[in-house]
Amino acid sequence: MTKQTVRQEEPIAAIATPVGVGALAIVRMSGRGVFAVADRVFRRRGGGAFSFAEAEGFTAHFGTLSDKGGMVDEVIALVFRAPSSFTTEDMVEFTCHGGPVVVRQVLQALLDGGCRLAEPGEFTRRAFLNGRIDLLQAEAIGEMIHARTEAACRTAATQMQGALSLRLQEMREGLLHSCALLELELDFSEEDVEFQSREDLEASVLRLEAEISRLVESYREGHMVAEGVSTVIAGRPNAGKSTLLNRLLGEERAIVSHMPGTTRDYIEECFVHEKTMFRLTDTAGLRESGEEIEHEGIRRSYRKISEADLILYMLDVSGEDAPDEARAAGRLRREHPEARMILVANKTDLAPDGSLRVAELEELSGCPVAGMAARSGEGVEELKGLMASMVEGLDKLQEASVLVTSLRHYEALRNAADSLCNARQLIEAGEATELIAFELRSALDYVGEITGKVVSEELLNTIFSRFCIGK
Ligand SMILES: Nc1nc2c(ncn2[C@@H]2O[C@H](COP(=O)(O)OP(=O)(O)OP(=O)(O)O)[C@@H](O)[C@H]2O)c(=O)[nH]1
Ligand SMILES: [Mg+2]
Repeated sequence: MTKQTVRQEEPIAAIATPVGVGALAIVRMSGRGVFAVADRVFRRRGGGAFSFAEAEGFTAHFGTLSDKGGMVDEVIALVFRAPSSFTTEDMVEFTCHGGPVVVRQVLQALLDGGCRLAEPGEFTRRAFLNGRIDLLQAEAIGEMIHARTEAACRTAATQMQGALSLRLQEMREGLLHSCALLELELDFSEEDVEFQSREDLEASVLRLEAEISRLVESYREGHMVAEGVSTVIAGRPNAGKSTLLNRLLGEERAIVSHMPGTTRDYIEECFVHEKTMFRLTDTAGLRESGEEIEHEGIRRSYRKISEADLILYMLDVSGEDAPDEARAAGRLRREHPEARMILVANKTDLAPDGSLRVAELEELSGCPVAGMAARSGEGVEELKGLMASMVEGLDKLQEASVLVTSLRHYEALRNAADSLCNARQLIEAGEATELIAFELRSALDYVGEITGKVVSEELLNTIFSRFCIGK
């Protein structure tokens, strides 16, 4: 790409580092005319003629930055020339001192100099629109910034490097090839020719379907790595669920009281144990009665349970109905075979024969049991260990593993797999070429949605609005 071919949009500027006090901060700008803006505000130390338009890319220059009121700070200016920059446009980054007032003044000087304030994710959006990265890579940057565990960070890094993009690109090429041959057949429809034998076509569709299904399946692990293991604390009112949530978080987050039905709406918080992130949800206690609001809370509890990766089913081990509760837990587990479950036998301090009951409860529920006294914190560390062991391996994912981590990608892949399955059935049934071509085209579009080959303005807005300003 030569300099002339890069389309440069209006100049934008933003603070790229977090708000607050730090040693240094970065204010960046990108777009048409940013070198002129930089010339207006920056004087190179040692004087002499210097202009950004003449400076080479990847060079750093020390000097002062001024606004109308005079000098603001001593800064380093980094020059990136199109197309060799993050956005592929001309860019200048100023590294200044990291006080909030200094940083704001530097930004204001650039805005006064002719830049517009960037929107959230606008730098990355330009990198995508200018073809430097695809949509998957752009999203990976966002995931990396928000990653809370090493594994999440590593998976995002792999995606940023383009591992998944490459796989999808290969699939697209395979599909395009088959579509092209089918469309050629349609052009020659009078003559009844087959440019690719139906057996070959079926085999290649089957191969693609298998590969896409593998990616679809990786989402179970992938989303647990990226977003945390969705962990729901469920059980009857007063079992001690909110007490456990507070224990796991190490803070008094949820209201605890002896009144059954204290928690009405669910409460969500994250905590990281060793290298695994858990997204904990405390729910309203499950029971039949209760008034309207509690009833709605219970409905939400069931919804959360159905979405969980891990269910901590809590019961009061001192209560007479503990065996019934253990059976109820077993039923819940069978209703949600996808989720893992731990039976938390709480209030062992009130049950003199607590240890004896653990074995019995295990038998009745068919789940591993963690005995505990949530109020005093006894058994909480053991529970954390058990939770980690139930999702073992998540923290050890290798750099090379290509995982689907986002719901958007997962849904597009599932749709693509469905279209391929339809195509295969049509081929098997000896159906018309048009119908097969239609299904393959839609599979192609679904795969293209992921990397951004087929994309709507609305989707881009949703994706980039989640970024910070300055990224
Ligand atoms: N003795 C004893 N009491 C406990 C223990 N854990 C919790 N409790 C008490 O049990 C009562 C209910 O605790 P919560 O944590 O509010 O129970 P919950 O399951 O969230 O109840 P709901 O929100 O009503 O569904 C409170 O009075 C707690 O102090 C425990 O290990 N031992
Ligand atoms: Mg509660």
